[in-house]
Amino acid sequence: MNMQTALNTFGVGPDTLSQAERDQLDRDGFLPLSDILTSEQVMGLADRLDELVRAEGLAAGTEVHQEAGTDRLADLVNKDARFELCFTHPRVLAAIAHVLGDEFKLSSLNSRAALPGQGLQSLHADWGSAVAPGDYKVCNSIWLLDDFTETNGATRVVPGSHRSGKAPREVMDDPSAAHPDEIKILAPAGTVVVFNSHTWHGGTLN
Ligand SMILES: O=C(O)CCC(=O)C(=O)O
Repeated sequence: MNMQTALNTFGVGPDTLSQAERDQLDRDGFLPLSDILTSEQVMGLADRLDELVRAEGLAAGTEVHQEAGTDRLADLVNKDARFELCFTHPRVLAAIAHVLGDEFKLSSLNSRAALPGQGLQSLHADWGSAVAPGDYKVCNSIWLLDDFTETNGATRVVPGSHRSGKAPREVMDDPSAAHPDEIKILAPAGTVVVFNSHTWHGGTLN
């Protein structure tokens, strides 16, 4: 099955994203999609993640990455059928296909929650080195299971930085410091933010 047929199977069509949404993703490198999850779905996913954090204990996250000051889990693809929504939702798939084109696959499905007083990450891209504008290798989606507020560790992004052809460490003395153009993504639980993974971003302090 080719990619277009596969996407159609999941309900992706030419109008799944508006032209304004495609333009926003191209310009800013990220696109918040509102009301993707109902409050029941948010609660169901959050409860399951809490259960997994308790059950996995010190091993939680080891399949991919552990990070001090956070609760991380990995390989969620294999941990509950409820997580399948995260890689089959037509609006999310349409946005990812817009960034990556006709060839892409799921890389991983993980969760991250910054613990109180923790969670600040350096600005980074989720690829080892900078890429030329348009030569994008990875696209991510963040599924908000809590409201993202000014103070609870919301993700910061530098709009348009995916088009810079540079990595934060090439231009910032300290990528953990605030960037003059950064913004925090503030949005209610149930929102999904699709972002071109070459857009500079990072978790902030909870
Ligand atoms: O949780 C976040 O806000 C961002 C996480 C992130 O960028 C990462 O772990 O690489």
